Amino acid sequence: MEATLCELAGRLNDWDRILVLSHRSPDGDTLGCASALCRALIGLGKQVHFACADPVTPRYAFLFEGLTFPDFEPEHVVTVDVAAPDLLGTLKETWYPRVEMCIDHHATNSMEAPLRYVDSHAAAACEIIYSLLCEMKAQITPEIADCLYAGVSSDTGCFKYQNVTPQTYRIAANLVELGAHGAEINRRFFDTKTRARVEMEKRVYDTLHDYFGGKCACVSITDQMKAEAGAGEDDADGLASLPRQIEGVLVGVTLVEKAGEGYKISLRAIPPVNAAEIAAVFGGGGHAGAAGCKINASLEQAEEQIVAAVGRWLEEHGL
Ligand SMILES: [Mn+2]
Repeated sequence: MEATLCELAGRLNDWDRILVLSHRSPDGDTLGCASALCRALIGLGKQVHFACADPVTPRYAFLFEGLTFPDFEPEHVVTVDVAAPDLLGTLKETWYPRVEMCIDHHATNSMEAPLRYVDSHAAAACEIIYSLLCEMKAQITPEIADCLYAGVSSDTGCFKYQNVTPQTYRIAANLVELGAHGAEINRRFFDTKTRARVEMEKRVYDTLHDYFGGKCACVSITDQMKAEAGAGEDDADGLASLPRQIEGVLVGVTLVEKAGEGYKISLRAIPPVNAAEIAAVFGGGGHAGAAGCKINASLEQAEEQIVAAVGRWLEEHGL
């Protein structure tokens, strides 16, 4: 049984001593939701607390600036942007049985809670929190507007993905009107790279090989490169999108060394190429646009095998 936004608003306005939970490996959306909701509830004079199985990374720390949480025994538990119980991580055992309200935008949501509100048309859960705060007649301060804008911007890749709707822009416009620092948040999330990241990119471009007249581009990432660049996992994140950015490339291939297990292959494709079908040759899978598989071989052999599979797919489809 799904709740209405009006029901959620009514409960939250009545409740006190509320614990808000984000999903593990937290992103801008789940943290933006949690911070915005906590700030709004505090504004309404309530005691609130926030918890997440993993720490808030420096990238998102600004969302929680100035927030302090008192110690108390929660009476009500709310999850935001959490699509499945396991995504509560180490908090699942203690808190999942007590989740009373679940607010999310994943069509696959499998959380059980007395009050569930899942809107899969929302590009970000922060869109739902915005509508909820309006329904609650809670004051949306510039700080809250920043948190919500950050969530919407993160989950839409800076308003670039297919999930963006007219409503996404309307909400973003309202948030900017309420004082959100749109340009600054977008620069922080999408136009800022760590030095280690730049060092990684330099090295990754050096490994670039073109195949099939430039329709396939292949790069590789080794542990040695990561060590030389001083890069952590965060700094290597998303590098798989680089080869597909090259004009004319239909399939971008990234080989990432996995100590002792050969290479993890990330495939990024542009229609009509189906990356999942190519990955399936090696027992992998994913979506048409992004897929992955593993090949346990040396770098040279792994590259040769995946490129051969790409070549066969292109040939079979007359490309
Ligand atoms: Mn989300």
